[in-house]
Amino acid sequence: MEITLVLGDITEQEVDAVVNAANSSLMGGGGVDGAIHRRGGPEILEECRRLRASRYGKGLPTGQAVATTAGRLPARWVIHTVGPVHSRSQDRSELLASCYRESLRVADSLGARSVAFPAISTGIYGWPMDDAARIALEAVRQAETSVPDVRFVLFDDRAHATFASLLSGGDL
Ligand code: AR6
Repeated sequence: MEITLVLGDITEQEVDAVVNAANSSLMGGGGVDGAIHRRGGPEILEECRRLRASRYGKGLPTGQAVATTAGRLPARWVIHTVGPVHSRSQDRSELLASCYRESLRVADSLGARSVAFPAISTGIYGWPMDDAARIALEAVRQAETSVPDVRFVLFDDRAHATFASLLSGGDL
């Protein structure tokens, strides 16, 4: 597997699957979720509604992942996953790692060859970037997956620099 870093907008990635930092309602929100639904159009939300009605009546649990169409995005699928809200009193890193593993498992089941991830939980869900980046890179490196091309799409220079330093073996 090759891991690459991109500075930019995840909705512009030409990949098989784009991962959405969703919430368990699957009904949209801000950040990456807002951008994906805005650019991808209403087809994505329609499929999310059907998933809520069929498999996820109580919502998609934190750490799990599910795929829908990518609508008008230049991708084939959106894989929605729910990151944990950061907590100072509880270690929720296993749930964050699970988002990456489960997204790659769904990508495998679809036959996706390229997957773009945002830095899950590092926006509205409040996770410190260095900690989240460490968990993300370790989870992806250790995942049992046949996806050959994994891309992290970072929204600003600081996030990109944090991932770059860790990817090249730095301690930060
Ligand atoms: N492309 C790439 N990265 C982005 C983009 C983009 N277009 N927009 C924001 N980021 P967030 P979370 C970065 O808040 O913390 C939603 O309301 C952003 O700078 O999107 O998992 C959902 O519905 C940050 O580093 O996701 C949930 O309720 C990272 O992506 C909640 O937010 C993740 O930020 C999920 O919060």
